[in-house]
Amino acid sequence: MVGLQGCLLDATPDEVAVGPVGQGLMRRHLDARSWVDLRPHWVSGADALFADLAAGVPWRAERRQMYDAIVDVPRLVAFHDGSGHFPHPALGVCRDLLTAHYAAELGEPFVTAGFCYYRDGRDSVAWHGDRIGRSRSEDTMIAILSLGAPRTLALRPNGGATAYRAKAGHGDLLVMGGACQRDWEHAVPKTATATGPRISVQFRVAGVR
Ligand SMILES: O=C(O)CCC(=O)C(=O)O
Repeated sequence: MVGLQGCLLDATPDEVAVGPVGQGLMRRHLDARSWVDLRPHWVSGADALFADLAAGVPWRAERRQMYDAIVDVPRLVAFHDGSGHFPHPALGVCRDLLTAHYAAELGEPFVTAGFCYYRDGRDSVAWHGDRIGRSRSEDTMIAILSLGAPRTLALRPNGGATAYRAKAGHGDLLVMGGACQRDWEHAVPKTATATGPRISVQFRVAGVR
């Protein structure tokens, strides 16, 4: 079952319910142009959503060139262009609530969903900004729903030292906004600490990756 705020009090652990974006939302300004919003406990029934996405998303392993070798990308990924149904109806609710909440600041709807599956602490993503499309030259937002084991999302000014570490937990929402994709880089570092799997769902506007 998927619901909005009204279902939160009644939801059983296997019912997925999405709360209002603005409730408990905290903004951290990284500098004058860039910020991160964190909204703890945005989605309840996150165990059920995690299980459905783990089983239902068409995960694929990627390989990429690194110097003169082809290496495995250390996580599984998938992408949904936003047409038709997402792999779980709760994600459509998430996208619509994000679009409504950020309409004035963003000026366009969230459309696509990227999916990452970090199987354990050895999976990671290296420093990067999401700079494909207009995000190379214009402000945008990336809204991340985090499910499963909490992992650190580290941020640093381009090429600089880590300046902020966010830890999004099971069902939490993290949004990077302003010039964050141009002026800053983010990463999910590997960890030697025993850690379970994590799924992140990244909502983006059309044409941004
Ligand atoms: O998993 C995350 O929270 C971040 C994912 C990310 O940065 C990306 O896929 O570009």
